Amino acid sequence: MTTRRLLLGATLLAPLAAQAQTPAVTVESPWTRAARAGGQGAGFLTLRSAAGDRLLSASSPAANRVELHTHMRDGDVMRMRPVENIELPAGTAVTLQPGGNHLMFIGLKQPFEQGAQVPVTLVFERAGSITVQLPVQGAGARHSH
Ligand SMILES: [Cu+2]
Repeated sequence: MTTRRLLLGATLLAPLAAQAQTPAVTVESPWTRAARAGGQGAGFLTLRSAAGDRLLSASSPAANRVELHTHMRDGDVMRMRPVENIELPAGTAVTLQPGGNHLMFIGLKQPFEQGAQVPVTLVFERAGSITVQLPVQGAGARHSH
C-alpha cells in the first residue's frame, strides 16, 4: 500500500515538472492609453517565444472582457475585427501596436488614468497564463514612450 502511494505521488509530480519547463513567452514594452469608464481601451505590447506559441485569449479585472483584435482594410477604411488567436512564430517578435493587432478592453470598470497601471492576463497555448501590467499613457499616445 505504501509503495503504491509513493508511485502515485511520483506520477502526480511528473506533470508539474513538465510545466516548469514549458516554453516561456517574454513580454516587452506593454502599454495602454487613457480611456473613460464604460468605454473601450486598447492594449499594446511585444511578445516573443523562442519555441513558437499562440496567444489564445486575454482578460482583465479592469474590463468586462478583453478581445484580441486586428485591423483589416475595408475599402478606404481600416476596421477592427476580433481574431481567434495571435500566432507567435518561433524566435520572432510580434508587436501589438496602434493600427495593427491589439488587445481590446471592452466595458471599462473604471477610467484608465494616465500614470496608472492596468493588469491583463494573457493565455498562451504552450506557455499558459502570464499577467502583465500595462502603464497608461496619454489618450493620444501612439508609442509606449
Ligand atoms: Cu479593437
